Amino acid sequence: MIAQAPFAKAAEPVKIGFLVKQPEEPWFQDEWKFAEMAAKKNGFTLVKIAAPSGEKMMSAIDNLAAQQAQGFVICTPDVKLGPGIVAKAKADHLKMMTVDDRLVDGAGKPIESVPYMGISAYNIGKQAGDGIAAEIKRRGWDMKDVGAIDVTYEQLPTAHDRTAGATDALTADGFPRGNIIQAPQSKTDAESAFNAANIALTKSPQFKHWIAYGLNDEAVLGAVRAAEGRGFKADNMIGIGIGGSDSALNEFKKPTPTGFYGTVITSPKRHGEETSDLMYTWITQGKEPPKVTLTTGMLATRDSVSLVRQQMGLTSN
Ligand code: FCA
Repeated sequence: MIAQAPFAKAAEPVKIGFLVKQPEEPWFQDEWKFAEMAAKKNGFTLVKIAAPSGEKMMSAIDNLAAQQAQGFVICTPDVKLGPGIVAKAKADHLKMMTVDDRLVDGAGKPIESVPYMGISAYNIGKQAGDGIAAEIKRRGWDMKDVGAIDVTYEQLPTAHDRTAGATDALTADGFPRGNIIQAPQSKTDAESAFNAANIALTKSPQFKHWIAYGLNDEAVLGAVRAAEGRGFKADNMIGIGIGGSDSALNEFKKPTPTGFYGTVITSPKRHGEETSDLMYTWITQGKEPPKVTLTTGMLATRDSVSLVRQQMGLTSN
């Protein structure tokens, strides 16, 4: 009887949920696209769910259990819901892996028992900061005349680490710390970044040039649009984002360059396909995913974007 149980299980159709916090963001669309590829390849059913609030997320997890799913991959709308999500998955007998945003406990510490794949946030932030510093130097700007819009989202650890990495890289490259203006955004989208950046620009009318960085491409696009509104165009603005999905690609496709100078391209393929593969293997073979997988990124500008995407295996749309 006991020996038969795993075989009986293996014969059940596999169903895996993929829950994302912001389905309208191209990054998450790409993750879903690559998760779909894993589903086709392995022959399981993928259930894509938009979970923009804690409530939606909790009911989606129950719903997956009711549909006889065996597990899910999740990027939660709020990492502080960690203990609640862990309890819910356990009660519903669902395996869970997190992607992008790592769950934290009541004390704000990462919940290490839940497998996680995220970007190597601090290093990727540093790549953005170093890229901006190199371009400031290439243009021959005097750093004392340059203001920096640091679009922050401190409640999310991966966001904190990304912008901290960029700030550290810039200051190590000689950028004056006093010229960095924090622009806290209320949500991780372009509109919130635009509003935050406008406040930063109003506060500091003395600068001749601007630079901007943030947790993703949307944050930097918001800052670039705000700077444009004040007359700081491509010649006087250097923004480098993180992600490299359609938000960035569409910007590079515009006939005239904008202040969105570059992006550190990360891998939605690994975050979507590999997480789904790992979940599938866990369900079918009982092999748990590694506790932590950190992925890397590559800096690209409008000139190098095609080549970099090719090098990262992202061009086979
Ligand atoms: C977070 C951000 C997304 C993306 C992802 C890898 O979830 O909100 O934009 O950068 O990390």
